[in-house]
Amino acid sequence: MDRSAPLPPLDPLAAAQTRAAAPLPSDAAGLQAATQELCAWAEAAAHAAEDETALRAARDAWLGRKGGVLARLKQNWLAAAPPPRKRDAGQAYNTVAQAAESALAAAANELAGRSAARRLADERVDISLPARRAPFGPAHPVLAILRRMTDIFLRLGYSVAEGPEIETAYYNFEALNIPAHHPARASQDTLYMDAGPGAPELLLRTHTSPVQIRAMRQAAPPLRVIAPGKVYRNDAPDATHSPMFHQLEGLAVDEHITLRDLKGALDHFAQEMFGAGGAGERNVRTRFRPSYFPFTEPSAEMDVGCLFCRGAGCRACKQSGWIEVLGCGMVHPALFRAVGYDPERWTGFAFGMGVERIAMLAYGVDDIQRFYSGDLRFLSQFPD
Ligand code: 2NL
Repeated sequence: MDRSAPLPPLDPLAAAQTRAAAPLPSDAAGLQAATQELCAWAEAAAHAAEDETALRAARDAWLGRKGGVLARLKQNWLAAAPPPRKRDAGQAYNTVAQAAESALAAAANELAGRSAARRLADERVDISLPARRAPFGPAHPVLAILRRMTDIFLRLGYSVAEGPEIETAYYNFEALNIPAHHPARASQDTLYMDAGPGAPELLLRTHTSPVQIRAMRQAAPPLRVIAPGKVYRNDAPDATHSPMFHQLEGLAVDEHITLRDLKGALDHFAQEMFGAGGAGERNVRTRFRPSYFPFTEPSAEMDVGCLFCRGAGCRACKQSGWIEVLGCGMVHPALFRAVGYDPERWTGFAFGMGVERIAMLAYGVDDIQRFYSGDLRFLSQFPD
């Protein structure tokens, strides 16, 4: 090894610029050595570029039209070469130019690949992480109770019927034996819609009975249906009233239906709804008191033994020991005539109850307005 040779320069660019500023080496061997060195420095400069900015600087330094290493070589080697050496000088220049261009292009490729790989690594999404699930809320307590009520009657063979919340006065009143000017209308006669001249009178239904009138008109007896849904009244909101609430009505029509069938079905409902024991156990007391509804005759109200004091007397039952849960009765023959059923052959019973009222009793809620508050501190107490 030639120990007198200078150490390789630390800065390949500075070395290349110095070499390019020097004149064409005087012989073929010198030219070949200089060419090889320049090629090596071009590769070293391209390789040393760590990022896009450094690479652009290296490109400018090597390929720049003014002052670039190649531009100087062109000037100092090619242009300055005497005619007999033009050919060698040209070949040497081309070798260095090609080496520089391909080294810089390779470095650019490599950098692009590295930045793509870095982005892939940075933007990696771990799809094996469990998802953050949106909480799936339980049913609103009124809906939860409505479902429990519905299930009890489904098990008894009833079907669910639904109908419009905007009803004609005919279905809401007349077909139910409540003619115009009947006193029963006064408490319900409200929330009318102007349907235009000549159009039938429309109103928000005040009970779900019209759904059952429609069911009777659509099907021949025998029939067992329940009609759950929203109803509307002209009531000022207070602890027990709301201008909108939910009702579940029911209707059974067949030959030979009697008041005993009504009492059996509704007592069974009370056991299932409020009873503490298992199926078939009878631990809720019920009683039927005479009442009046235009669409039933006779009519009654069913009470259950107070769920809060077990009959001893408390604020909830106003010291009576009993709590009213529903109204019921034997279907009035006028209704059968209105839907085209023969009242001499068919008899039936019907009942109606407020879902919120049942929910208040089942859950011990003392103010119906809480159900409509949307307050999660209240609503999330019902896991149903
Ligand atoms: C109550 C009382 C009741 C009915 C509703 C009814 C329906 C038809 C025929 C006969 Cl289609 N009756 N429904 C009968 C008795 C009472 O509701 O206090 N509801 C909240």
